[in-house]
Amino acid sequence: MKLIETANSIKTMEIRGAGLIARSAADALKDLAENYQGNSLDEFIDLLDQGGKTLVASRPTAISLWNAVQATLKDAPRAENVEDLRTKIVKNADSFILNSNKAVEIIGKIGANRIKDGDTILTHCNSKAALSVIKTAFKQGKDISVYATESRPWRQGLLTVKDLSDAGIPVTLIVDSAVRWIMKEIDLAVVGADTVCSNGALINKIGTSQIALAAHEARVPLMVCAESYKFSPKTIQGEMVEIEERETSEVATNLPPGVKIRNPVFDSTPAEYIDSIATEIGLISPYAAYEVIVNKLGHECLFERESD
Ligand code: RI2
Repeated sequence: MKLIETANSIKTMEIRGAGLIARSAADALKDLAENYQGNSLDEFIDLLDQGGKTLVASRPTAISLWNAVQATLKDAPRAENVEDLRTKIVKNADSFILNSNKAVEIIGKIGANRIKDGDTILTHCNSKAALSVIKTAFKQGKDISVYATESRPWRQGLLTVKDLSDAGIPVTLIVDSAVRWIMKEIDLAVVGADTVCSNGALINKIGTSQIALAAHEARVPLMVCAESYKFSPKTIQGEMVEIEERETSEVATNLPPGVKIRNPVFDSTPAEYIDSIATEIGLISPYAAYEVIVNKLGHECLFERESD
């Protein structure tokens, strides 16, 4: 079943990146809807609901996944029959995927306006939204170069340097602990987002908050690139974001007996360290996160959660 395969691939990180896991979840629900053979609306809704829960459970931190499921299933309570709901799910999934891809492109254009000719940029992990900004600035003819962190333990930085070098952009790989040392050469730090909270805090790949601290101390602006569905309606209700801790074997194996390992894969950067957030609805202050959640994601999703 495609939905189970997708959930497993998200869990094992074969499918990764907050935007891509969201689009894959919408696509998996679409597939589930297209292949439902029964004719009971209640059963169909139940199946979709369970499917949504399975997808959301596959990775706990990125709100993009939850928002994608909500956006795809939002019409379930108003559906008149199985065919009506099937049509609605397919339409919602297609529109979520289309808008998500468009958002990455728009963020690229908006964020690129903050990059000047001659800038040296620091990026972390592998964010399609952040890379869209960097690649758009380069396409505009700006003479830029990039430092990319390795991003242990998964080393997503290797994907980033491949992508940038394929695009012809001068790029240098550094280990995560070299960030403070290299900061004196950096004009702008550009990172992605897994979740943006209602108080403007950013949850992103582990190490982002250290980059933010070093950038802040060196007066280097930090720009976050986040589609609006990476903003979290749950945080408006006071919920804390769960920080995923993954298998310790991702960090090291064969250590002396008794040595413990922890592998938290995201951290939180407070709004005061963030210069701006490039979204598809404009470049905003992190302190505008509440408005994005209420105006763009709507009040509806705040109340739909009661059945969670
Ligand atoms: P895009 C990634 O998480 C990184 O934390 C990255 O900054 C974020 O998702 C956003 O990526 P992981 O899946 O949606 O590598 O911008 O743990 O591609």
